[in-house]
Amino acid sequence: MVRLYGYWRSVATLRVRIALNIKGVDYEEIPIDLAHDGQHDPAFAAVNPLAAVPALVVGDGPPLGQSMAILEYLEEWRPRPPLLPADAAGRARVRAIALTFAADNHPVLTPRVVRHLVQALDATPAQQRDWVRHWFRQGLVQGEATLAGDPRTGRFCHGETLSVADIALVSHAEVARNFGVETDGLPTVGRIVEICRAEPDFERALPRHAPGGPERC
Ligand SMILES: N[C@@H](CCC(=O)N[C@@H](CS)C(=O)NCC(=O)O)C(=O)O
Repeated sequence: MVRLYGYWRSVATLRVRIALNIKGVDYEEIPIDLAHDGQHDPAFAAVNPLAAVPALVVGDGPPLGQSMAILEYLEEWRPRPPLLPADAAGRARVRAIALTFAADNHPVLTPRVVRHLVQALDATPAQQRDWVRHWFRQGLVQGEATLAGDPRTGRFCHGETLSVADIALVSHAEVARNFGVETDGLPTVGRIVEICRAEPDFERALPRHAPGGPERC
């Protein structure tokens, strides 16, 4: 039994959902309602004391946190199909692309950061939305700068094979779209995102299929 603690609109949860689907792992998603502070429920502190999703529990094992660490775990647990290239330089590039989204942009988008904007700076709803949209767009722009014109970019972010980089890109782009941020003017990113969205393992992972997710989002 594999349990994924997640939230329908969470970028980091989406990364793990896609990877679980690609690796063929059956799982049950347990929704943690970030919109109503579910991450701060004392019962959830035992799963992730950092009060964030995702967390993954495999069987009787301990809860695993941090989506990128979970992706590395899945890669070791279920090596096929691989989500990292066979060569060290390729793996470094794929991880670097993924971290552009997961380490550079996503951290400033999370509810705790936006909440602080409100508490410390009295940010209005319009300013909060502008902040979130800015950083979503910034991530996509950085993705385009990294991917366009690089001969290692192929049908997917790295050559012709799906990788962790595609998972991070699509997760970012999908939730960005939910905030009205599209990939217009970013042809390489837009092309790869559309190709990946058509893959059944990506499609099944999308927020609209997650527990608690609206039918259209
Ligand atoms: N670096 C972490 C980020 C986890 C994270 O911040 N998740 C967001 C949802 S995408 C969250 O649960 N935020 C709760 C909050 O900000 O209060 C990861 O990749 O798993």
